[in-house]
Amino acid sequence: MRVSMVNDDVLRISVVKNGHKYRESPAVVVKPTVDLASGENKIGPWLVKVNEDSVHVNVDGVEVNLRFSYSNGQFTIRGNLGLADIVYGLGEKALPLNRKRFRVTMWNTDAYGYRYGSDPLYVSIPFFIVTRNHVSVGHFADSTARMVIDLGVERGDEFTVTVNDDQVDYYVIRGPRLRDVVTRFIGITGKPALMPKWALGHQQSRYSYYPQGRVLEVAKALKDMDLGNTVIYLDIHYMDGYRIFTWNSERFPNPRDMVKKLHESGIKVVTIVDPYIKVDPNYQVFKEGINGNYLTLDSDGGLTIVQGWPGKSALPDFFNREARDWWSSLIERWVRDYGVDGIWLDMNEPAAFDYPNHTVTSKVITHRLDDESRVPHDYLHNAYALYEAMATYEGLRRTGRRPFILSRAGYAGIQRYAAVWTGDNTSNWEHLKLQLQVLLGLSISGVTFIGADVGGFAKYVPGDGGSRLFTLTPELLVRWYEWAIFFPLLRNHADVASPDQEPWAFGPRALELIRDLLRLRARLTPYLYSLMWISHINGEPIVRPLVYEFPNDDEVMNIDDEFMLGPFMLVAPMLNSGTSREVYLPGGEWVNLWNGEVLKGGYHMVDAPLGKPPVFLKSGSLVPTQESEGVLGILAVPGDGEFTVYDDDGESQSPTPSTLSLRISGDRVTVGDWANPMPQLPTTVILKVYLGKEPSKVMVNGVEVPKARFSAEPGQPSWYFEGRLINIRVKVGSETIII
Ligand code: MIG
Repeated sequence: MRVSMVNDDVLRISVVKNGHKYRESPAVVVKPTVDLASGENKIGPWLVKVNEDSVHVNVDGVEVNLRFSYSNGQFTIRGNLGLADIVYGLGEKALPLNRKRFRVTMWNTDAYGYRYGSDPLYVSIPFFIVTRNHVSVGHFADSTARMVIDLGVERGDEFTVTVNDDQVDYYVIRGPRLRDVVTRFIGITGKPALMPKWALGHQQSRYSYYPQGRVLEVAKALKDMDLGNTVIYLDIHYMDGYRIFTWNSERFPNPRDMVKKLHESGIKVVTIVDPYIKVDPNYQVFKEGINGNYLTLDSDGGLTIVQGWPGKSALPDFFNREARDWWSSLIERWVRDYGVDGIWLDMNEPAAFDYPNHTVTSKVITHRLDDESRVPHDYLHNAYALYEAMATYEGLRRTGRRPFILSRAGYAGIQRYAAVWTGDNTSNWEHLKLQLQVLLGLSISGVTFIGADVGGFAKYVPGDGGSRLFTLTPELLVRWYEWAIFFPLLRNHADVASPDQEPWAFGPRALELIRDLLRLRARLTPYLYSLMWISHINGEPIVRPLVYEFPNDDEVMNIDDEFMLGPFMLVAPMLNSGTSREVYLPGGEWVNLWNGEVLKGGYHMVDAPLGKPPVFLKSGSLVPTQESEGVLGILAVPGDGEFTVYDDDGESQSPTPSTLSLRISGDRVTVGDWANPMPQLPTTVILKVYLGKEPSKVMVNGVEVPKARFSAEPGQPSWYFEGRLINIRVKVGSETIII
């Protein structure tokens, strides 16, 4: 056992079985700095007592007692759990936000048609947060092997982590606030990737759009129906016999031309890429894989063969640097040759049809590490997708683009490379609520660019004693968009045998409601993009459970049917059929986005007609919006608040962002000047401030400005009042006082 400080806020306890050769973790981007001696160590806020097989920690007044043991190929870590402790985190789990009294398994699994309580799912993040009297401490058991985490099921006063591995790096991450733990976890597992701006557009997918003419037809419909910026996905039917990096020439006789046409109408193209390499001696990719020794082998040296979409398939050995480099070159060639914009990584648990639960498990399959040692798959399983994403990211980077990768599976750290979606969910009301719980867990476990298939993927799923059929209704689809528009990844996707579920598939009324929601989404792009930058820089989630923002409010500890978009916007979606719901608002005052009504903290029944999810803005809100070409809007609520708007060209790889600082203090709004400006940034700002009544005057930079409707020409500052909103036109670099 080796105990060290990684930095001032993170402690690492590394346990390695005697004689075992330690493997470096792909999750962690930092190295330990100071080793601690056995006995008592006092370092800053930490008191750490190191014994032979236990470590006692006192940090921020919280006692954490950890005991380590090893037997039969497993490490077990036991820790104390208090009566009133709450547990958050664990990444992608079909469980409530508070994960105490659940036992979960970490084993990336193809979980088609999963339901509440199904476990495990596609992504494994063995990180959890224990919150005691509003003070949070994080735990991260870093091992890519199978792991079971029991949070008070076996014993009420204990959690246990059982790892089928000969090594585990156990991290204790200090708070004291939940947000401190979350951002520090990202500090050790790496910053979320910067996504291209187009990734915030409305993304349209299905399994699958083909042939080529059909893709163009869908693209035209998206434009004609004015559904905003779009990304179209090509699912597995575009390939020639499911050979990755090929096109089916009958269905797609001219892919370059198709991609060009899509680009001309402002639509980006993302193609699916599975890990299956068809075993076919005439297939170029297979030949390269064999010749380069880039493929996974069994322990007897023979090629590992699994059943995938192309039938018999080999698997790239992403654990090896040379294999990753080869994969990067495949991705680079694919993207350069056809101009596709992003890569969708599916089946990367890895899944295979000839294994139990459609998921590879084996002690016989081995992977080649960089030092040429061979390690059985079962020790590395949960990292397969992470290494694949790493290599894919590098391939995209080489093309000069800002990478966009959407991955189904992942391990801690996946956020450095990819966005994640929650896999094969189902088109029913159960999932409308469940998806939110799954996403909130992911969001506070480091993975910030996330979303769920809007409208639900599966229709026909295994049920109790048979198969169950679900029908998507217009109401459910609209309700789904109502909260999905507030998530960074907004993708409508459906199963192969499902009826159509594009925004227009349910008639004119649903289309109109969805279009309005998508317009709201488009207006919020500057806020979302700034939040994406903030997540990239500071590791803050984009979408946050209420407890993240209000850690001292006992009412919010278990709330997972409401969420915050950034620091200001509270969304309380309709999760069942109806037209109103109860909403909890944490202390202070909130403004209803739709009608400007002010509500005090507490429980309220709130109207939610179809198309209008309850959304509230906190006092002191400053939400940047896209008003019209070249005009930045700021939706504001009097109070005290600050926000920084981030912008860049949306696609270059490591830009220095242009930033604009905003501040509100009472009825005084300060808009700074753009720092590090790039060309074409908006200089006109329309402040939209929610006020109870019309003010008597408005001063901008010390001068009273006239009350007047805005003319088309951006001219002098002026203001008008309408429906509880004062609209004030100013320039950047101004201070506005409303009297
Ligand atoms: O066995 O590529 O989760 O989004 O449409 C199904 C076909 C394989 C699973 C993905 C889903 C995708 C589908 N894939």
